[in-house]
Amino acid sequence: MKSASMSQWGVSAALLTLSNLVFAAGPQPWQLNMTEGATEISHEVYRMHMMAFIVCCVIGVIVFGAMIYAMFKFRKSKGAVAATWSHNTKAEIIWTITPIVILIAMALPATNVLVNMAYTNDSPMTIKVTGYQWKWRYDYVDYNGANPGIHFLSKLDGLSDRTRQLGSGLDPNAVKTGDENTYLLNVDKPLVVPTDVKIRFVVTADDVIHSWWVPALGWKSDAIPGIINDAWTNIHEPGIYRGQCAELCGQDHGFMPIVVKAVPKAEFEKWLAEQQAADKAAAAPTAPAAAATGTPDNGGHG
Ligand SMILES: [Cu+2]
Repeated sequence: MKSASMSQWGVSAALLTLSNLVFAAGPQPWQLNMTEGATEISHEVYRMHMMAFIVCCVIGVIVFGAMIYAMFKFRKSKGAVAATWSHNTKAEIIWTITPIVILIAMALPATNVLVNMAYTNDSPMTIKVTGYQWKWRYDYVDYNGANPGIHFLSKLDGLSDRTRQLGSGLDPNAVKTGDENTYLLNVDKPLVVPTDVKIRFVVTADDVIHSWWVPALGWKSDAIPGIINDAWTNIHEPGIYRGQCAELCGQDHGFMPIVVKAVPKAEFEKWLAEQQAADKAAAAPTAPAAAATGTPDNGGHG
């Protein structure tokens, strides 16, 4: 029994270390509790987590307290003799009804959060996320009723990519963004989103199953070829939120991070205009060629 509980502690410690690695952007080193995240949903999830945690602690104290009390109070060396009855209807009713009541009390608010999570309507912005082996594609599909026409691929940053190569001789601890170690957690082109805007994400994949996970947003969504999952977020704090693919998707699964950069609305609109201008400039030289071959140029969509 003792060794079993020791190994449980070992597993918990390993999981904590793992979660520290995964959540590198949000929580601080040695932080034990879950991060509160940066969105309404993540705050609700955090509240649910704390409620369940406190309920578990109270139950743990009561059950282990009763066990320890009984073991010392009624021990053999004090002359205790085991009772011979084997059935107590009243006790059985109590220990059946009590957990049911506790479960229902926990399930009701949790269901509310799930319903809220699923409500992706009334989003002025939609971003399509597509998983590929091993990068993400982002399409800005809708912003205030218009299609911004922006899309790009986002993949592991060059320094992490060079460092990860076998025998590169480069130090993973030297891959930093400011003070933060961002080895395998940085991308060449982050997903830029506005703060205080409800954003619908539609998530799919092109080859195998991936999963788009940014812990600070409070949810993760499987990216499955042929299926579109949706979720939403509304980030209030400008900042950089990091995540990773959370579905074992192939040999480079560990090398497809996600970076979401949340900026104030005005800054986002400026960024969007710059992207559109850059796209237009890149498309411009092809126009004469299209005209020369007689292909009607319908100008694309803005
Ligand atoms: Cu993946």
